[in-house]
Amino acid sequence: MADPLPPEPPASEVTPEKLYLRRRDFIRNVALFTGTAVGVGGGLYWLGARQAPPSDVLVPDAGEVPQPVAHGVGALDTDEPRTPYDVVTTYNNFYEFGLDKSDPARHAGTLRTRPWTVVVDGEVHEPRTWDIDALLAAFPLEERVYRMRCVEAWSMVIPWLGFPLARLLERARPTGAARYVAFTTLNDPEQMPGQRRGVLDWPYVEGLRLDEAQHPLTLLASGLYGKQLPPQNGAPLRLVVPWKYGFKGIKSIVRITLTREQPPTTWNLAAPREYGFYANVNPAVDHPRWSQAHERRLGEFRRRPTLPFNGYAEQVASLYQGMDLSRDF
Ligand SMILES: Nc1nc2c(c(=O)[nH]1)N[C@H]1C(S)=C(S)[C@@H](COP(=O)(O)O)O[C@H]1N2
Ligand SMILES: [Mo]
Repeated sequence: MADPLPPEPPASEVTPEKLYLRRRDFIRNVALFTGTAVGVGGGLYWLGARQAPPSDVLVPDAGEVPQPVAHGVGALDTDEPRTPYDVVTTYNNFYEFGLDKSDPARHAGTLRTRPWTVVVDGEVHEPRTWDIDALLAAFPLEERVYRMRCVEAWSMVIPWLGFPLARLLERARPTGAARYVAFTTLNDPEQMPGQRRGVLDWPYVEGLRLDEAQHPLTLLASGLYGKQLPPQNGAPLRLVVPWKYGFKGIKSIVRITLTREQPPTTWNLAAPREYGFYANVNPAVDHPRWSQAHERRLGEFRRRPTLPFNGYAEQVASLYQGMDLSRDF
């Protein structure tokens, strides 16, 4: 049976590569990047850029948070240079707060992250509505330094603070029928001005196969650089799946539902030919409108090759044995 015709992709001005190529972004980024670039080895990196963000950009002071249980470079951490805090917190995708990379840092201050609850339900023996602080107290936080590769072909290295999603799923005790995990972002147009516009179907939703969700690399993050997540990075709780394109990393989660069927996902609904359910980083499968073979690591000038599964193939390739990853992209 032939697939139905896919819907039109979203309006061209909301497509990622258009945003990425916007001239004012480009100019701002060049100005930002050249200020403190220092040559290291073959590439050019910042060394802890400390320049103040633009005055209209909010980088909130982080509150006290529990410190990670593990320090230093662990087995799952990359030792590549970390993207500076100011960059990680001012160059964001969070369409609930606007389409420009600088919009989330400027507008996400309206997000109220306390009180906050996270519902865990669906195919579990122990459904529960967690208060966010109870949730964060229940699972020891770890620091994990991961690469993050956006589908728009840029990347960062981010030290997250979080805990394996597997721990929360264990606590909920999936039933034998559970096969997928569905995630939902807060739906509140009053707090999230981008939701007053129909650029995407709100709320933002994402999903993983249960075994992907249980993989030790998969984190629920509540912080970065040892501090609470700023709202623009998805406070108070977001998903991090480092071998997948960044859009799988759903922000500001209010619900985690175990399901029998593969759940719908926002970018796949918006443009199914361009964004698959799996969204594993794959240099061999180009986006229909641009190559995925290379990426720009923020802070570097030379594009670098993109690695299969974003460099995590050793850990995760076995999850996809027998699948055709050019079809199940
Ligand atoms: N709710 C929600 N989650 C989201 C997005 C979004 O627009 N809304 N953008 C995604 C995309 S495309 C990326 S690349 C990452 C960016 O995370 P960061 O801003 O913390 O780097 O968040 C993902 N999670
Ligand atoms: Mo992204």
